[in-house]
Amino acid sequence: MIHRPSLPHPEGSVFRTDDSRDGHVADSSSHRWFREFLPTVHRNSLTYSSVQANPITGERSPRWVSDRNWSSAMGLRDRNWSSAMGLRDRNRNGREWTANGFVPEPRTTKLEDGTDGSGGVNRWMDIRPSSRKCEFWNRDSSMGWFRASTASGVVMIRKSLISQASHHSTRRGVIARNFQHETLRKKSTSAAPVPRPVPLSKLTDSFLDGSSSVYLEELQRTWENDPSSVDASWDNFFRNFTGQVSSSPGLCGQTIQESMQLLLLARAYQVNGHLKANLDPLKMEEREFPQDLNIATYGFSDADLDREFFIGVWRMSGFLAENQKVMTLRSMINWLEKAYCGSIGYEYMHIADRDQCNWLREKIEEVDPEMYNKDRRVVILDRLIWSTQFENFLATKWTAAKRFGLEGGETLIPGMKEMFDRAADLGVESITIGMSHRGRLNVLGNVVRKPLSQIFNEFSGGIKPVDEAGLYTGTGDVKYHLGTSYDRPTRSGKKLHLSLVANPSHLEAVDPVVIGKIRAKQYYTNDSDRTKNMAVLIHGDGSFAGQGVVYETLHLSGLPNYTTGGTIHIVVNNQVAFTTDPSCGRSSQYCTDVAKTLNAPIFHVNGDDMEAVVYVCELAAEWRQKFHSDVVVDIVCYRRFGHNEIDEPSFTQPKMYQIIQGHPTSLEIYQKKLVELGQISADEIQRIHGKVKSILNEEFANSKDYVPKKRDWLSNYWAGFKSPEQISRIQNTGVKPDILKTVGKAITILPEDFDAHKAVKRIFDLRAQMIETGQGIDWAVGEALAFATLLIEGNHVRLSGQDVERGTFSHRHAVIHDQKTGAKYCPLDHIRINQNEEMFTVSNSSLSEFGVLGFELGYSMENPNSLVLWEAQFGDFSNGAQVIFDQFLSSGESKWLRQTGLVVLLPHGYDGQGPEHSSARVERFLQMSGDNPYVIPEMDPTLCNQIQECNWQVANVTTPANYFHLLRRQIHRDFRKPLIVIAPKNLLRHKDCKSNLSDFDDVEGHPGFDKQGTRFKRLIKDKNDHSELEEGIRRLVLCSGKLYYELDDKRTKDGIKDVAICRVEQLCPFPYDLIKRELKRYPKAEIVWCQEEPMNMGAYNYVAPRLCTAMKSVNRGFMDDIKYVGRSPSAATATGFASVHTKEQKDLIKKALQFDSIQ
Ligand SMILES: Cc1ncc(C[n+]2csc(CCOP(=O)(O)OP(=O)(O)O)c2C)c(N)n1
Ligand SMILES: [Mg+2]
Repeated sequence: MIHRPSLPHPEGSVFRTDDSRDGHVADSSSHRWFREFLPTVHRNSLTYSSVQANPITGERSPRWVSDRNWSSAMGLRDRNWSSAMGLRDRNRNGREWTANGFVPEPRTTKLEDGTDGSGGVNRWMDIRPSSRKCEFWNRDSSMGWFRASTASGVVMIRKSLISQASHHSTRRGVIARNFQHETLRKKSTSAAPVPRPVPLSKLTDSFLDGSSSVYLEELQRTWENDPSSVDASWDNFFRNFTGQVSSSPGLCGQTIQESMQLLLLARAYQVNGHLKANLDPLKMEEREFPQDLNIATYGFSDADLDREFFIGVWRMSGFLAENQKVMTLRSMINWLEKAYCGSIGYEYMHIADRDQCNWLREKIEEVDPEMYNKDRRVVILDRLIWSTQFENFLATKWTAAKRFGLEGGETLIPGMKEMFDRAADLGVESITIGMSHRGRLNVLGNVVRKPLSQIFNEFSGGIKPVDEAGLYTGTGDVKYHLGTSYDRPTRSGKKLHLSLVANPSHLEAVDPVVIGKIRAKQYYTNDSDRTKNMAVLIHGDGSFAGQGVVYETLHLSGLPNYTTGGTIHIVVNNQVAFTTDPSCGRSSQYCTDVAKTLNAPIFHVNGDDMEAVVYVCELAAEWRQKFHSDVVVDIVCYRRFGHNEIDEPSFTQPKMYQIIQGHPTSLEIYQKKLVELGQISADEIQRIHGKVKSILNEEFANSKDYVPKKRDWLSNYWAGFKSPEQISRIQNTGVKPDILKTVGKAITILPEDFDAHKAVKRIFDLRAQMIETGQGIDWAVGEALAFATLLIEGNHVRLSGQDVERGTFSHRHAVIHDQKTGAKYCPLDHIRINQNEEMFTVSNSSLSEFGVLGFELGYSMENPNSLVLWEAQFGDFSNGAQVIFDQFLSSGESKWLRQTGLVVLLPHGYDGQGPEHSSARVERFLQMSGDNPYVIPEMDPTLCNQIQECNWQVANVTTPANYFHLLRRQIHRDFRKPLIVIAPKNLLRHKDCKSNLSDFDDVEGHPGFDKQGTRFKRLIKDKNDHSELEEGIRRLVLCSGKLYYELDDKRTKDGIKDVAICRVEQLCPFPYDLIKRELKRYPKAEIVWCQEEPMNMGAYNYVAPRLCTAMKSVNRGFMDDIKYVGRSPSAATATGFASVHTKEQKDLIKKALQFDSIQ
């Protein structure tokens, strides 16, 4: 790579500002823009706008204006410079900028002459594009003073400054303070006569006050002694000022306005250069080049092209660097065009951070992206040949198979490889990739290095591996959804672990999953600066712009408990989505515009320019490792064939496909370029082709005998975990009483000096009492005990979701806030000595379901020794994450052989809060359960693997202790299975929903202890201690959730003794064994399923066939013998009328307990 040469910089020629921000955003940035650019030597030396005559003496003098007056001086109504200069909106600049120049505003400020200056246009400088310069600079003979001797000029300047300053004494005071402050700071570092720095935001109308003129005098004296001791631009200024001819002929006569206009031009390239960049390989896109990239907009013409200018800006990098050499306008434009309008279009001016922008400017403006040496080029070519040949090979061998080929976007593969190599050089050790269909096989084969023989074998129909002990095969997935992982050696000899996450067809759904996985990897590898583990997401142009989860994922990137130190996004932008043109698929200019919500740079690159693709891919890796934030590479390419290989694209994109037909491949283009440059011979290219072809053929031959190996789903952390077919011992979950007491204290005692809210204090006092007495433990404490005991056993616990720290229902208070200082305290962070800060993580999330649930799912998949929970605000909202439930959580293990023990907490319950705050829609989770309703699985305690075989568990528990055991069970088993908890709302504070500490411990004889020990109870039998045979019970009511308490309350109130109520705590997998036990206990009882949900919802449709199967097995009847008590079928989940709710609830409870048999 070649760095453009730069000149050494003479220090201290400009005013400084402390503003470290950069960018270009609307109003605030316009001001910032002004501050950033105007500290040029020209602005500081003389900032003027008009010539005015002294009404008494007739003497003409310039009118000085400061930044505050520039806008009015330039005839702008407001100070929105960016719009005025056409930077933001090219259409908006016409208002004030007319053919005659800027139209002056009616003035209200008094001029020195006491008039309001409304003398007309002739009193203002003429900066019409045609003249470009201040008229008086070149033409007006009355400007003789300006070229006059130093002394008189300076006196004049001083006079003018002083008289200005006197109008604004108050403001000058502010300036003086700033001067002093800055001067003190500078003194120690510079002996040279430097301008006194002024925070320009503080400048008033009189910024060139008396002290400035002293400064000018000093500077001039220094210059007179040694012209080279001052900055070149000051040198130029004084030469002009004293009438000397500039050493640089071109510089002679560079006006303030020209300086400004050049700055605007440079800025326009930085902001809008990408609009002129050559991005589309097909050259189909009709783009109007922005006017603000036209020199005429700034008053220049071809006649100026060979004039020389200087435009260095303090604290800028790249083209505008302060030490930049003097250049002709032509070379400036060439430079800017090359940097911004070549094969790469850069968007970064939305980034607020100046250092980041400067870093990018250096990379963009000072580095030539095309300068790779010969060796690099041969490697790049080799990789491009692999990428191209891979697709060709599949196309010739399987002509009609769907593979969603990469043709047209083949440069992705070398780009990715170079990106990964660069990332590895910069410290990345592991990359997790998420991507959809397009080019996936190519990425799998060429980047992740899945064995080609395996890919080819899968193409030939694949062989479903034979089921054998320990080799669970699941139901599988199509080849372009499968994932894999591989340790890949890098260019510099390092090892890079690569994995591609399996994903569903649902575009972009895998994004948050990948990010969550990376975050977990970072936790487990102590990657605290997040530089070793990185995510790369590959998107389609249609889906990146269209799918909301993209935005949800992007928005996790900066959140403390979700950030992964930056994701690299690559868009394979083939300018079509299936059959839809971009113009119909998005409203934004680019498909990547969504990323502008972050401070992410976006690099658009012409996919036909191999080296430009490599350059931006490397740049993205560098950005990520340097700034630890997201970055986007948009590879603008095309899709050579249809959406898939059996599609006819000309039905819908005839013109595009005519062009594509005659368009050379990116490989052809690159080969030609390298041959022309003499970097490689045609023979050598043929040799590489031959090598690749023969390997592909070899692998194809091997694929016929390919035998799928034992699945690699058990990564290191999962060693020893059981597959769904291996029997895993059921473990007890009770905890020793002394441990319960110890952790109980840790979670209930607050630090002495912590000033908690008094209501929270009361809650914690009560909690302490619960632990102390061992009685009345409520839901929140039960949950905290589960977390604490898992932590003490060395497990990681992470709970995230909206408002989970306090808890939606103000019940959890996992994080409390000091009422005076605002400090936070999380009791569960203090369970172990020196507990890792993140070991227990509870975090309020962004207001997203899809994104956050996906993230937690990914997180949970990394390491089994963690309890990862996501809580919905109300269960009703979980359907915003439906894709994650459907495509990943319920079916991921079966499709992709990956386990997760993710816990989903879904607050649910009919309490009159209306149709959107009542139902978690348990029916949906149950409907997706994979257990057979007509077959009772092996239920012998020693042989049982019912849960392992099922896809997930759905529970609706009714006691804090059972919740505690349910959570602990997730970890205390040799397999992982997702758990959906239909969580309570009013039970959180229900007087009867309490447990005793003895329900949590493992002491034999305690209530929680049954035949096997203390465990989660899948079914809670009637509380009345019934014997094994109760013939006097006329009805057995089976229910789940909080309804139990309402039924029991009514039964107690009405003194009903012949109705038994059992709670089905685990709905799925169905507890056949325990149901059968209860059916046998009450041989004469009418069997009722009671629920508060409408008949078409709730658990009824899931329970009924399974209950029937259980009944049949013990001769207790058939389907018709199951009586339903609950709400009638309904479209809405619940009524919106509280009174209707109350009546409905009352009626169903009454009916469940009625004396007469139920019809
Ligand atoms: C969420 C979702 N909606 C719709 C589809 C159906 N679909 C498959 S590919 C595709 C077009 C994708 O276009 P783009 O993102 O540009 O990727 P490309 O195929 O062009 O690479 C569509 C609509 C899908 N897979 N997922
Ligand atoms: Mg597309």
